Amino acid sequence: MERVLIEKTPNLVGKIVKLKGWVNIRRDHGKLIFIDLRDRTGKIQMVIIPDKEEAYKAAKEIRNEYIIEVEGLVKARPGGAKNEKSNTGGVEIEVEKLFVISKPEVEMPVNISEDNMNLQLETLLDNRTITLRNEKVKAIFKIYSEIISAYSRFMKSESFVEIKTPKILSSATEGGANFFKIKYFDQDAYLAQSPQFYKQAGAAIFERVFEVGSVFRAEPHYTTRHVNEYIGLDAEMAFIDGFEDVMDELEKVMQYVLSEIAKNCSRELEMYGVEIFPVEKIPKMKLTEALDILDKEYGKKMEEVDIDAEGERLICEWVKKNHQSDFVFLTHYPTSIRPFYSMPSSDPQYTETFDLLFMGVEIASGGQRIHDYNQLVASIKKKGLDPEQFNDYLDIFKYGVPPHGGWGLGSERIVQKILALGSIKEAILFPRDVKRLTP
Ligand code: AMO
Repeated sequence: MERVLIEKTPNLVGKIVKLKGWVNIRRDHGKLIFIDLRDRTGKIQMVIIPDKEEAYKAAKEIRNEYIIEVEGLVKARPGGAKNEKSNTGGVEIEVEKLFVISKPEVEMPVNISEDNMNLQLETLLDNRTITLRNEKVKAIFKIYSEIISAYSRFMKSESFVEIKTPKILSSATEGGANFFKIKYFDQDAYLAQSPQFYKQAGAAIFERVFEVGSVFRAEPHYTTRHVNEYIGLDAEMAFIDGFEDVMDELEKVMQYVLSEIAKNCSRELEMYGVEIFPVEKIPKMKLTEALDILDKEYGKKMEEVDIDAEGERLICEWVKKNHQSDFVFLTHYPTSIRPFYSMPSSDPQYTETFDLLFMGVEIASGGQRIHDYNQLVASIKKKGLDPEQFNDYLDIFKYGVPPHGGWGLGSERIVQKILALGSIKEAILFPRDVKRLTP
C-alpha cells in the first residue's frame, strides 16, 4: 500500500490508508488512545481501540515525536471540522496497524506539541532541530520559501538574469568595519558584505541581473533585526534614467511577492493571525523631510542627517497614519553615510539613493551607481580609500558601463515584519549571531 499524505484524507472517507509521520501528541481517554499524527501537509487525529490488539500494544509504548507508520480507516468526524484548526478536522483515522519507524533515543528537551510554544528565544534556537518541527515554527519557513521563489519568479519575468557571485573576496565591498577577515591560503580575504561589485559587473554584461545569496556582516551587536549571515535578494539594472526607475522596479517586486504570499500561504498566515493587503503605490519622501517630521511631530532631533532605528519606526507610523501605507521610500541620503559607489545628486551633499522601510524597519537599500570611471576614482579617494585596492572593480568601468542602479533587499526581515516576529533570528533556520555558531 502506498503512503497517503494527511491533506488527502478528507477525500478518502471509508477507505483504508497508510500514513507516515510524527506523533505530535498522544492522549489517552479511558481505554482509548488518541494520537495526533503530523506530516508535511498537516495533522490528523487517530484513534486506537483495545480490540486492535497489536496496534493497541504498540500504541501504548508511543511517546510524542515518535516517527510511525499506520494503516487505518478514514472516518468522518461529525462536527469535527468546526472545532479544529487543522486542515483535516473533519476526519479521523481508526487505526488497524501501527509500526514505529524511528524514535527519540532520549527524553525530548522541549515540548513542541502545542502550536503556541512560548519559548524563550535562546531555548528556541538552542534546540533548533527539534523546535523547527513545530507546526507554527515550520510555517515561517513555508512563507520564507515562498518569498524566495516569488522573488526569483518575478525577476525572471522582468528579464533579469539570475547570477551567483563569489563570497570570498580580496577586499571589503561595503567599507566600514563590519567585515569578516579570513585566512585564504597565504593571503587575507574577506567574506562578502554584499554582491555589490559583481552584480554591477553583471549589469554591465547582461543589463539586468539578480542574485539570491549569502551576505556576511560582522555586526558586533545584538538587535532584533541584525544577524551575521543573511540572505540578500539583490538586483542591478542598466540603462536607467534615474534611481526612480530602480524604486519603481522594487515596488513591483514587493507588490508581487506579497500578493503571492497572500495567495499561496493562507494557512500559514492564519496561524499567525495575519492578513496581507495589496501593496499600493509606495510613498516617497526625502530623508531630510522625514527628519523634519520626526522633529515636528515626535520631538525627535537627529544630530546629523541620518535616521536611527527609532526614527524608522516612527516615520513608518506616520506614513501609515497619513498615507495608509506599510511601506515608504526614504531618498537622498547624504554622501557622507553612503558607500563610494553611490551616484551624487545635483546637490553633491546628497546621493541618488534610497532605503525602503516596511512596518518600521529598513528592508532594502539601493540607488543609482557612479558609472563613469574617473568620477568613481575621485569618489573612492574622497572617502579616504585607495583606488589601488579596487583595481579589479575599477576595471569594469575602464571599458565603459551604462547608467545603472539596483538594490539589496533583506529576505529575513520581510518575513519577520509580515509575521510580527520578535527577532529576525526566528526567521532563519540556523541563525548566526555574535555568540551563536551552533547549531
Ligand atoms: P545594505 O548594507 O543597506 O545595502 O543592506 C541591504 C539590506 O540587507 C539587509 N541587511 C541585514 N539583514 C540582516 N542582518 C544584517 N546584519 C543586515 N545588514 C543588512 C537589510 C538591508 O536593507 N550593496 C547595498 C545594497 C545596494 O545598494 O544594492 C547594501 O548591501 O534589509
